[in-house]
Amino acid sequence: MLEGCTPWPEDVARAYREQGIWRGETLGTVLREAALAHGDRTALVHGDRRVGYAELDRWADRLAAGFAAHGLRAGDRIVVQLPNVPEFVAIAFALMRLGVKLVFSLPAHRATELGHLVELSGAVALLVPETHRGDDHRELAREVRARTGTLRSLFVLGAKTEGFVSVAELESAVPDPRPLPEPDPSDVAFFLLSGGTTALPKLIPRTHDDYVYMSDRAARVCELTADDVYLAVLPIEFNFAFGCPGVIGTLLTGGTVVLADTPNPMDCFPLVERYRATVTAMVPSIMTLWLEAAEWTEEDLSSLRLVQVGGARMPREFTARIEPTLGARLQQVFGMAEGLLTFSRPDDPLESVLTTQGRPVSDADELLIVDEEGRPLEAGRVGELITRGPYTLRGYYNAPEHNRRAFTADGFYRTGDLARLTEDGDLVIEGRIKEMIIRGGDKIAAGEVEDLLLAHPGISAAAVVGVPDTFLGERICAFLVAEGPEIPLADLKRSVHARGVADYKLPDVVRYVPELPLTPLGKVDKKALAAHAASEQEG
Ligand code: OOB
Repeated sequence: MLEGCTPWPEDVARAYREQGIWRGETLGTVLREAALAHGDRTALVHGDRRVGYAELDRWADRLAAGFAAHGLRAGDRIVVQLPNVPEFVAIAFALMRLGVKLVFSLPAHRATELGHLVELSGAVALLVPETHRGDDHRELAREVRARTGTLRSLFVLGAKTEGFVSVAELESAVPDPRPLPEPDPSDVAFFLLSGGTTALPKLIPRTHDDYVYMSDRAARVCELTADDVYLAVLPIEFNFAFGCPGVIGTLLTGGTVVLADTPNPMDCFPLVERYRATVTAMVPSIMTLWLEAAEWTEEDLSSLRLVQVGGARMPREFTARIEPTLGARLQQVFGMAEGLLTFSRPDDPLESVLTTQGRPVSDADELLIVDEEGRPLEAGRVGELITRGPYTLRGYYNAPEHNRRAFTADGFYRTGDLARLTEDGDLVIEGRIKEMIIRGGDKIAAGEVEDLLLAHPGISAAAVVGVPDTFLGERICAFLVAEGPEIPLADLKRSVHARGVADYKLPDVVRYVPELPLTPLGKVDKKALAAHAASEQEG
């Protein structure tokens, strides 16, 4: 495994292999096999474009050869920032075949986040779209190169640009490439980003073995077949849309992935009708938009059979509206880029589908609910969820200190989520210990926003908490102590934005206080602040 990553213990890995959990197959091989089995079927659809399985397979080989011709080597890291386009999928397979490790960045990321990812991963290359939603990402890429020290190459999806290699140039670099030898399946295929609990995101190594297994399990639990059409509503670099079962699980099964440009019903409903989408996945705030729009739409949504909703908490009043409105089965999903996935099952009793996050997708997943001392609690009691298994990481990349806190001595990952197990073994997420805000589908580390606010002149202390919001689930509320005059929210937002930070992290509300309340241990009392913000909102 790549240096800086924590492998599974030897005996555990052996057992996973012996049990056939890890198949010893790379993601590149999976596409190769799918191309043999489903050659002229449609793998991807975007707008009016259709890409067949065999075509996608050849395209990935050409791109892999192109990346190699432009200096990328097995083991190198590349930060990739792309919207939901077929090139994204072809490029991902190309890089995985080459053994170059992708670091998935979000389209909303700006120079601060991109720079952080380049530094953290030691990336030698960065790939961006030419423009996205009105922003010029080439400018961003140039800024990131100037800020960081490792970038050798910049790639762009779009027109040929000075200082960049375009994807079109990569495609034509080697006209008839020979397939490359596949990398080691137990090695890292790509890095996902953690939601982040302390500061900027950490890198989560995902191996071919672990990801093929997880996507395959997810596809099986969803009963996917080659006739299914998966509508990718969320950005596909999000684990949920990439492999749960998402893009990878659908391609494993021979189905079709339809890529949506935005999650909005206005964009997605016509795609459901046109391509007869059967399965899709989204976060609760988007589901709310869909439910409202579905009341008056004229588009035919009847092809949808399964709608996965996850990523944030959903009250029963909300989940209960989904099946009657959309006429599709709801599947609750609890998941994390770190690994563990739990799904409610299509044939579970309605009440458990509405009120629980179901069961792990693998029998080899181990889940424990523990108290503050780490002692296991019996069914029904609420405690921290800790987990380990064949597709849950054993350590973040190059983060030994954080890893000591984030894992137990015997390799369980501390999720930071508060949960309980029902008598039937279903998981129910009750809250969070970690200081993370889930605003819509976006995860925001309180500490990161605090650091940004503290960097503003005139702010001497900052504490950021989530406050309940009917649409977004939570909004970002910042409690600040000002040295002099209070700085208006709009000014703070402008200054944070100007430093090149993703917009979704900007605070929604600020409250100035003379000082931050402390717990008896001298830590900022976030519970008190959150309660204060919530009560203010109600009153
Ligand atoms: C998904 O992944 P991440 O890595 O963006 O966020 C993980 C965290 C969890 O630790 C938990 O705090 C929260 O998001 N979460 C939920 C939830 N699903 C995730 N909280 C309450 N209810 C749920 N159903 O969010 C993700 C990855 C794969 C599939 C689905 C979601």
